This record gives sequence, C-alpha cells and structure tokens, in this order.
Amino acid sequence: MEEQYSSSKNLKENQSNGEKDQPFPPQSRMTGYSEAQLQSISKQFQIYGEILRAEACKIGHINETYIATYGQGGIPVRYVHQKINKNVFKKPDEVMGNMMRVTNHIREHLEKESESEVTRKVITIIPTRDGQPFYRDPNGDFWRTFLFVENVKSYEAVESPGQAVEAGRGFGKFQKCLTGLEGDRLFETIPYFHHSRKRFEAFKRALEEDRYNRASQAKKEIDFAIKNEPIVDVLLNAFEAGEIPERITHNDTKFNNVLLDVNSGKAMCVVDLDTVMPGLALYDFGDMVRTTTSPTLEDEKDLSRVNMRMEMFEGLAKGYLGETGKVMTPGEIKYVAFSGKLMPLTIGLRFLTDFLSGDFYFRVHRPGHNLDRCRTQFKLVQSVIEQEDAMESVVQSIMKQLD
Ligand code: GN1
Ligand code: MG
Repeated sequence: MEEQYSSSKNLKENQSNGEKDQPFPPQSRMTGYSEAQLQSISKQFQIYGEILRAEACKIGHINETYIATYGQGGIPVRYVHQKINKNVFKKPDEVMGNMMRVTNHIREHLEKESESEVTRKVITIIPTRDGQPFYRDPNGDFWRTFLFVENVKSYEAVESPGQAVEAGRGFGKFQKCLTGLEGDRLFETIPYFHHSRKRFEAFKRALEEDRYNRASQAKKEIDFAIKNEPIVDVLLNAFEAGEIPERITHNDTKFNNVLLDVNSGKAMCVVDLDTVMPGLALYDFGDMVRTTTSPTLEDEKDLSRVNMRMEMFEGLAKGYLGETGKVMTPGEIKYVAFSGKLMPLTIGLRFLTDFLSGDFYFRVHRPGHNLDRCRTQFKLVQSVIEQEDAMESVVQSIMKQLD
C-alpha cells in the first residue's frame, strides 16, 4: 500500500523491549491501542462512517499514530488519529492553536492561488463533535485527527536527486507561504528546541551524570562532540548580531515529513506541524541536509555507507532556494552550507544525550538505538566538513542563476 505512513500490521508491534539489566524508562514504551479503544476515541470527532480497521504507524519517535479506515455504505475513507506526547509537548492546546493558524493560512493561500486538490496539499484537522481541534480522554491524554492524504508516499531515505529537489521545493514553499502569516508570534511549542548551545550543555550534564554508566560505550562520539563544540554558537551569534532574522519555521524538515505524489513524484504536502514556531530558516534547511543527502537511514549501523552526496545537496538547494532564494537575506545565504553540519551535530547531540540519560525522550526499538543514531549523525557532520567548500560553491552558483 502506497501511503504517507508505513504502518505495522499489529497494533502491539510498536512496543519496545526493555534493555536487559537496565532500568527502562516508561516513556520509551508504546502503549498500543486496540481498535475498540480507537473506535471510542474516534467517536469524539466529526468522522464520516464506521471504523473498519486501524493500524499503528511505526514512523516518528515522539507521538503515537494510528491510521484508521472507516466506511460508509461500503466506501472507505481514511483518517489519522494521533496521541500527542505530553511529556514532550507540555502544552498541547498551544500546539493545536499554532497548527490551526498555520493550516488555515496555507489553505487560504492555496485557494487564493486557485490551486486544485487543496486537501492533498495541506493537512485537514478534523474537529471534535464540539468543534475543538483536540479531544482530551479520561486519562488526560490529548488526541487529534487528520484527514489521511491519499495517493502520496513518504520516504525514509532519498532515492534520486529529483526527490531531493522536491523535498527542497516542498519545504521552501511552506517557508515562503508562512512569511505571510500575520498576527501574534506563534507559541514556542518546545522552548529552545534547536538552541544548539543549550543542547550542548544538556549533553555535558548527561555526560557528567552518566546515570546508566554508558559513557564508556560512546567515547569516540563524546570526543567528537567536544571537538566540534565551536559549531554550536555560530548561528546563535549571527542571530544575536542581527545578521539573520527570526522566521516561522517547520523545525522538523525530515525527508519523511514531505509527502510526494505517487504518480508524479511532486511534493504535495508538508506534515508533522507540531514544531512549527519561531525559528531560523537555516534550521529547516540544515535538517533537510541531515535527512536527505545520505543514502542511509538515521539508524544505519554501517557507517561507511553514511555520507553527504553532493548531487542530493545540489537538488535540495535548487528546490529550496528556487522558492526562498529571493526572500532570504544575504546573511542567511552565507550560512546555507554551514547549516548542513549544524543540524546533524545538534540532533546527534540530542541522541547522544538521550542515550547517556537512559532513552527517556526518543522512542527506541533496540538497545543502543540512540547511540547508533548519534553515530550516523556525527559521520554526516564529518562528511559535510570535508565537502563544505564545494557545497558553498553550489549555493553561490544557484544564487547567481536566480538573479
Ligand atoms: C523527532 O518524532 P519525529 O521523528 O517526527 C524529533 C525531531 C528529531 C527527529 C529525529 C519533537 O521527530 O526533533 O529531529 O525525531 N521531534 C521532537 O529523527 O523532538
Ligand atoms: Mg516530528
């Protein structure tokens, strides 16, 4: 089945196995809801038809996601039910407030441009029966429902430079469209989310504590992090100096968060809007470099396969700058290539911190999973460092072509 979420067949399949001899934090376990439970939750929303089946979605390290098929008179329609991780998102009402504003803005923009297939180009939030964007269940958990986008596919790893162009174009359009969102500043759904200095300090604290005696397993990675510490302040300083502006950014521009049309391969819809908030455009671009340029998955064990491929970088930069190049400031353009090493370093630091702290944050599926994820990130940082000058030239030549 071609769809935006690759799903497991069994609702229980997402449960993690605890690590032997280690206290295993409860947040890392996934509950796994039954169809009957989902049915009762879905009754709270303005849904079309009766539930026929539901599958848990394995993608995503944070929220719990189910794809449910409903039918009315034999005609199927699909919805996505999602339980928001309230350990991570402390104020789910603010997350949904941002999401409503952002999706309404994009929808209005698409309609103004007389675009077709609007429900495939922006997420449709299904309200509860009393018109709210989320439902709070008796356990105090927050649920929301989206219309499933049909005939699209998401990929964990990029397969061609053309796909990289589409990823860049999809997130670039998103970015450009949100420059027109007026009104109050969006909520910061996770304060200091990409604040690389704070992420580095959190890593140092976890290392000093070494609560689970894991630092000895991560010596090389710890050395790498410390050696590359100067990277973490560069954009923060540029921002402080007024060299780069705050924008409304997506902040989780993983390649699997842009849905590509199954037939044309074109970017259709940007998903996972929980972290859309004030940020730096370069965080978004850097996170695309992180997830779109290596042929491997984020948890690849064979590090010799992890590398930044220039043709993918070029595709990404063409797609993204093609949309945003005229909106971005010279200060931002200066750090486009640099952001390609900042983001794998920042996310790698977060994986390492979580590994050292006992895997409380990212859902893990095997012992050492977060350390494996950290290793791929750091390998990618190294690969970007080795190719940064060439990446810079690619950016310059794309910018010249835009003039
Ligand atoms: C998390 O759950 P997912 O895959 O959408 C994380 C991102 C990381 C990413 C790493 C809220 O995103 O910041 O980059 O894992 N989201 C949050 O794969 O922390
Ligand atoms: Mg996400």
